[in-house]
Amino acid sequence: MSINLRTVYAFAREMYPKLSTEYIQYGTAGFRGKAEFLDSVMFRMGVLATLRSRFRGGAVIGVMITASHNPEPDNGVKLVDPKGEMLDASWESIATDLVNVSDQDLEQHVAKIIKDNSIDITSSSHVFVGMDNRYHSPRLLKAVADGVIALKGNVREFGIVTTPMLHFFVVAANTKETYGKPTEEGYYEKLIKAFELLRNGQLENGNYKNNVVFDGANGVGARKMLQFIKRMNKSLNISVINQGIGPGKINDECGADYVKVLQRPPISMPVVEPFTRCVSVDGDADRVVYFFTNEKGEFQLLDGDRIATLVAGYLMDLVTRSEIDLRLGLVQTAYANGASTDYIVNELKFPVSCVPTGVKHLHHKALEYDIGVYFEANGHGTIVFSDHAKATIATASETKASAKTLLLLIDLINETVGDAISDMLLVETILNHKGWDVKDWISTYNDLPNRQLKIKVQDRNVIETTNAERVCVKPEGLQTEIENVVSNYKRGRAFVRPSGTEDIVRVYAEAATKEDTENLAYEVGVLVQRLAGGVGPELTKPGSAHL
Ligand code: G16
Repeated sequence: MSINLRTVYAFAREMYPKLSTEYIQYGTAGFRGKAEFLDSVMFRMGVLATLRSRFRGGAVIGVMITASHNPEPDNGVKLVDPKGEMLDASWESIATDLVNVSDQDLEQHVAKIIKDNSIDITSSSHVFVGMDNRYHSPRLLKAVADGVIALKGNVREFGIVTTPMLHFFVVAANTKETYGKPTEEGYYEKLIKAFELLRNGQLENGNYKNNVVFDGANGVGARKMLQFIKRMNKSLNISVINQGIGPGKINDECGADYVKVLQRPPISMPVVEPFTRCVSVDGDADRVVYFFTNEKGEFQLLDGDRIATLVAGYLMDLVTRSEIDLRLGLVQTAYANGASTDYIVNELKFPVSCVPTGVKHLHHKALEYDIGVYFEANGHGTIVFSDHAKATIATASETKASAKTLLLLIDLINETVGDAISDMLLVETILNHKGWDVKDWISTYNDLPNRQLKIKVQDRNVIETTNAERVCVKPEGLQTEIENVVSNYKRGRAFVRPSGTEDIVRVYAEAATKEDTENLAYEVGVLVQRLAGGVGPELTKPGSAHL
């Protein structure tokens, strides 16, 4: 096969010219921004995925077009490596350089990547592409496909799928289908089969009732959940809201990010009985949180930390009962509620590590354990099992019922990345087995009140952090001021970091009371505005008249 790199330049010049000179950086989960500026980025990511596939000996690489939890005008791209992980960190800078180079320098730059990485440009390459249901996604998908075609790679388009489905297809293809069939049906089939075997005909148990309300965030998750329902044998009664038909926009006043950050139900929430289990996923269905309202109508959140503790406790119990010796561990980020970490360490006696935000960091850390549970507080997470763990569990399952359950759980869990639907089915399984309702679940520990703020600054990169983002090293003096403020609050904790998916700085605060938490978040927010070049309107003081 002969490849002329001139074609890459020709495509770029004729169809995907670089419209903006603004520097774009590979963020927490790939590139993200306003959709109208992303055509050239997508074309170049098609090129990059093809090079990466050749670099990895022809293994399938995934490209997912989505801006996940961001608002509808945004779009973005996530790259999936052969084992289902996010693109290897060593290639993030290659990706950043590639999207920022001018059209004129593109041909030469691609030649340099090929040379620097000793890529055999004539070898075969395979790229899988999927997209969310934003109206600009099909146009951007075509740009990715053209990037692959420009280098004579093989591209397979999956149309509208969730991000975790695309990860699943990549791994299924690269493992010669031992992980599952790399098709939509193969995905449904694997998860539903495991879920229904785990239910074993027992639909209700103790306090557990077989109904759930599912907020699909007007995104892909809603569509795919409707497909699940069609194929499930009435093993769970799911009513889907925010289905993405009608005027509702993706993630707009609904979905996991809205529910978690604002700590309230989606705006379109129908009236349901108190204590009804409700689930919210984000636009590309890789995050999930639960919530309910109590008898007083108060909103209660069961976020990623709650899911992590539920899953970790349950797995620990099964491993103990199976009498097998496996190293279990849990991975969190700085956003984890202090009360959840205390509970895991003191009650569950589970080793915990803290890493920077981004599933790419959590996933890698979790791989260090035989069974690694990782969840971000925002509901993004999964469980990974080492080959040793899988073999040990399989042997034990010949004699122990608890190990048989573990074996089925491995099939229910999409190990490749956080998967909102798989995670939800896992939570439903555990609650069903325990005979728990949301009251039982939430009573395991008391969350510390917490608050997140988004602060607009001139350049979010003036903020630099260390120690898993818990300490701010730049701008100078900000950390000392944060610590001074925090020391005035009982059980106070706060940190700031630049978002890697939105053009904002995030502030996190927690403290012993709700009032203290609001005040702490406000005070830290004001510090960020003052010392990091705030550009937004002044923050409103908690409890002030115009609140
Ligand atoms: C992505 C990442 C998550 C991260 C989130 C927010 O989620 O995959 O790991 O927690 O962004 O990141 P940041 O605080 O840097 O904006 P998603 O669901 O948007 O793809």
